[in-house]
Amino acid sequence: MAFTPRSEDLLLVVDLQHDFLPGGQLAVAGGDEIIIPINRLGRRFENVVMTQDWHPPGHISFASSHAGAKPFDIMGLPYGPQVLWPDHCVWETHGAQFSPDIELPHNQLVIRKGHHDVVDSYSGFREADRKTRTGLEGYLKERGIKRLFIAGLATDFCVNWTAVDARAAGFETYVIEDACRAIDTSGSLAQAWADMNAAGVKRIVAGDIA
Ligand code: VGL
Ligand code: ZN
Repeated sequence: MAFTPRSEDLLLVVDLQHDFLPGGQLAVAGGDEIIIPINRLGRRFENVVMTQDWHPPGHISFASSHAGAKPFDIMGLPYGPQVLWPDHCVWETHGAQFSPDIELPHNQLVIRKGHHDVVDSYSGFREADRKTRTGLEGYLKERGIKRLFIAGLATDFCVNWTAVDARAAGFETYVIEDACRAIDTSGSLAQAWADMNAAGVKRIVAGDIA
């Protein structure tokens, strides 16, 4: 498959932040390996948007916010099951900043997500309560974007939820598999690909973009 990005296409770069990179609080194995490929992909796209995981201190998704809980436990919360994480991407901290190795000077918008105290948001579109919207869908539609190409971290959480919600919003959606890396906890990566397939998300590689 070969794609030549046009003006109604957009590269959506998910959570390329220090805390998800080697040395970070929730480091994703090999996360640093995708930065140069994403820089290269970015040069093919006129339209680029980035998401940024952006949590208040004491966020509900942090294991440290729940007595007796450990990172990677799953806890029932009012909006559904929540994996509990090490503290990560606390707003205004170094861990929440984008890697300085990213070269996407034409990035048009940063969507911050997960900034409400009691709701997480893996998706760039809708928070984990499945109701609260970030505004990204409206932005993309107003801009006339039809196809989304998604890369970043992590395949099985923020990339997955963002891609599934992109389909629900009616975008043709492609996940660039080799420009993503996964956390893979409790079978989450296999489940993520099953969910993305079921939603009609297409799986491609960076070499498919000419
Ligand atoms: C993410 C876990 C917690 C992600 C964000 O970017 O995939 N994962 N917060
Ligand atoms: Zn998070």
